[in-house]
Amino acid sequence: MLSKSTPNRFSSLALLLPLVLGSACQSNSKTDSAAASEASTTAPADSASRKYLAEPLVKEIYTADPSAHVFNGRIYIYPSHDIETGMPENDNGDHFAMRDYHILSMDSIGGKVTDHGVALDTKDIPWAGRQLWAPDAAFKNGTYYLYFPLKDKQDIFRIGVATSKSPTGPFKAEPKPMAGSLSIDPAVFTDTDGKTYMYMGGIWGGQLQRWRTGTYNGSNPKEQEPAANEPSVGPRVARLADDMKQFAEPVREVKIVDKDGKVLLSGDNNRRFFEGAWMHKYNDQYYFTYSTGDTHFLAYATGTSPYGPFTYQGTFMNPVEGWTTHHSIVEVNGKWYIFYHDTELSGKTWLRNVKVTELKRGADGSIALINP
Ligand code: FUB
Repeated sequence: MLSKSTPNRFSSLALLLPLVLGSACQSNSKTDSAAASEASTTAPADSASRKYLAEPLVKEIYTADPSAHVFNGRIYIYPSHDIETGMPENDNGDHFAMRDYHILSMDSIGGKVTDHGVALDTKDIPWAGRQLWAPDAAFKNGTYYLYFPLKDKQDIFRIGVATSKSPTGPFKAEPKPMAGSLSIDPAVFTDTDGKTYMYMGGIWGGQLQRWRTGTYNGSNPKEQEPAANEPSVGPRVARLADDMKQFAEPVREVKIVDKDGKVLLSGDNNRRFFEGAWMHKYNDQYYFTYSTGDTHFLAYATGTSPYGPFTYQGTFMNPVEGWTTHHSIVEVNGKWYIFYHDTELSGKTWLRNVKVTELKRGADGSIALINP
């Protein structure tokens, strides 16, 4: 992740974007912008005056990176908890200096949102260095698992796991990070056969490019990034063991390919993986969704195995206000929703607020473009 003065360079476009869900899935920013302006001419009149697609779910604290799940019929959101620390913005993302998690819940989309208070604090994580970034959660056999990225005492991002008997915590962290884990943004997906996988990774400040040789190497934000004409750095995936606290197999790289089966290039900034992976399954297809980072899109790629390869299909969300874009997709009572964030409350990239809106699809399974 990068810092940039806020709002981002797309924000003026975002101000003009209407409250519509487009139907096309575009492959680059030029076509996305074209679709957006076409959509704006067909938007309902009252939407022209609305700057944002949805309301912040909570306003008392800043929240970001929402990973949403339905557990026992209730919706739980596992977000980052953004705070103001005065850290300067830089390419390492030092200004995202979060220290704890608050879990949110609601009984329905549009229902009252409850903030359940501190669920896990850095001071209670034995291996903690700094920066609690985007978490995710899972449930198995009566236990809830909270997965979180955190820099260790050597300033290397690892993934930790903490457990609780309640979906809202408090969670107790394991004494060490998960062996073999790396980088940021864990996303945990349980397949219809009961097997659970973790996707992870993010380039630049998320450090994924520093693992290209298999071991951690480098210290500057973009050091070790492939040249523009080389294959991009792929996110990672591994199946979780039955105890949900370790990987059952070596972590492997996920390939995101174009229609010809070629891995997207590192210089293909409008399409290549940057951070914020998510996985969901729809009509027996695996949908791998992610942020393109410095071009600020949410993109999707599909495949027939949880390991990929995933074929790039298009953008499904145009840039939000703020530099980062991060999401989750969840089915609630037969409808699909995207949880996401922007910076409506603060106007500052590092103080974000989570939101939710409906996700729509074409008959062919394509995801409709959302203009936030
Ligand atoms: O919240 C910190 C980082 O910002 C996340 O890990 C990234 O996905 C981006 O949203």
